[in-house]
Amino acid sequence: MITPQVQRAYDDAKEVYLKHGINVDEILEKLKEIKISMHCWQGDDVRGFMNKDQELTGGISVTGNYPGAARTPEELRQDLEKAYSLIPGKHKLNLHAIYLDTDEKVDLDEIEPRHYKKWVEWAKKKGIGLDFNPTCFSHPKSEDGFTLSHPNKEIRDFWIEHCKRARKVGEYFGKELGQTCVTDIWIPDGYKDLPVDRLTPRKRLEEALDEVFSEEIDPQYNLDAVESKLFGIGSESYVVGSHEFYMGYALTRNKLLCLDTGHFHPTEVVSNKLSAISLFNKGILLHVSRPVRWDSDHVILLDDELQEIARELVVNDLFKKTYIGLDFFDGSINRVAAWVIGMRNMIKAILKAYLEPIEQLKELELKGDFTARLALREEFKTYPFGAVWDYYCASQGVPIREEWLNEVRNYEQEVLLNRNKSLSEKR
Ligand code: RNT
Ligand code: ZN
Repeated sequence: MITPQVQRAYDDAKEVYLKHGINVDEILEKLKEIKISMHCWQGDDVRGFMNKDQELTGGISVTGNYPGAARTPEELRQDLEKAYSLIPGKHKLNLHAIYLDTDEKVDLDEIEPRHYKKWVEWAKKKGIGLDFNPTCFSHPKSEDGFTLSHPNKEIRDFWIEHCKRARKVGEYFGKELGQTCVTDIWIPDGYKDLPVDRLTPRKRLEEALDEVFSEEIDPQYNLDAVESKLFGIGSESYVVGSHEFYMGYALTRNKLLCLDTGHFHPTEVVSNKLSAISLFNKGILLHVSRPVRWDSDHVILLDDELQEIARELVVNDLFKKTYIGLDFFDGSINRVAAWVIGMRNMIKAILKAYLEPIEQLKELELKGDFTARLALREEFKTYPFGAVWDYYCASQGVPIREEWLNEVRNYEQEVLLNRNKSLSEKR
């Protein structure tokens, strides 16, 4: 609901921005169209529903044991619905293969679109788009740290088959939902200690990927992305799918390049890569995350780098070429809240970027007036962005400011805390 106070603050803010030629109403129309892919795996600490006893592997890790993690697809959907109801706009859901919803016992090399049918039905009902990921980790066949680049052909073939099938699931999502699905391949392959041969695993990966992508799929339905990484737990010295590897691969094979903000050196930033890559690449998939000292996947903040990424997208109008997904997993706080905080921050960052006097700043830069460029940017940090954000939330029918937290607290009491009782106890 738009209260008189929210409306008044918005009207005042509009005037302030208009002095710099910024049309706030128009910006909110644009903002509504921007979809963020919310990652399902924050809801259950990347466990999935394929094999209950399987531990999380692949050199990624979730810490914390906050109560209430979803244990079934139904519970996860319930949590997702709660989260979406507190986030302005219409968005997407990013599913991993291990989140299949079926009574059948299927292995990763057996997945088919029908195993995800319930997700599609739900997404249709909610008007949400779906993205997808093959799960090349948390499986006995990835236990020694290698998947698509495995030296053993049989194991390699298992993962190739899995990734091929994942693309078919992506195609199915795209067809059914009328929104292109982005299917992202990330593999953990690498060595703990210094390898002798860095080249051969990369050759194997190149060949395996070519095999995975050998079937043409209509890009209207499915787009493929490949995700690089610098290091993981247990692959500290060498990762087969490094940035240079995938940059070359994506460019030569016309694939999307996935840039995860936690997959680079600590002072290296993704924001500075977007413009350069956009010149040559088919497109970019973002995995927006927050590394704290390492690829720790903390919930994203409205921090300088997030704002810089949003600025790059806005100033260079990269939205047509960029797919935005979130990728963090924090098990130490309420998981629904984690989604809401991250999603709201991503949207806030984009809105804040739109509310900067871009044309004026570009002119100043061109003239060489770096004093004014700096001064204006800094002053705009305290412009009434909050009033516009509040109005946007209210106009989208979601709570303003921290009001959403009460709803999460109630949900925790009524739903999440009951989950600590075992499933059988409840039946
Ligand atoms: C791992 C990658 C990858 C995963 C998800 C779960 O470092 O970032 O994207 O987080 O596939
Ligand atoms: Zn990622």
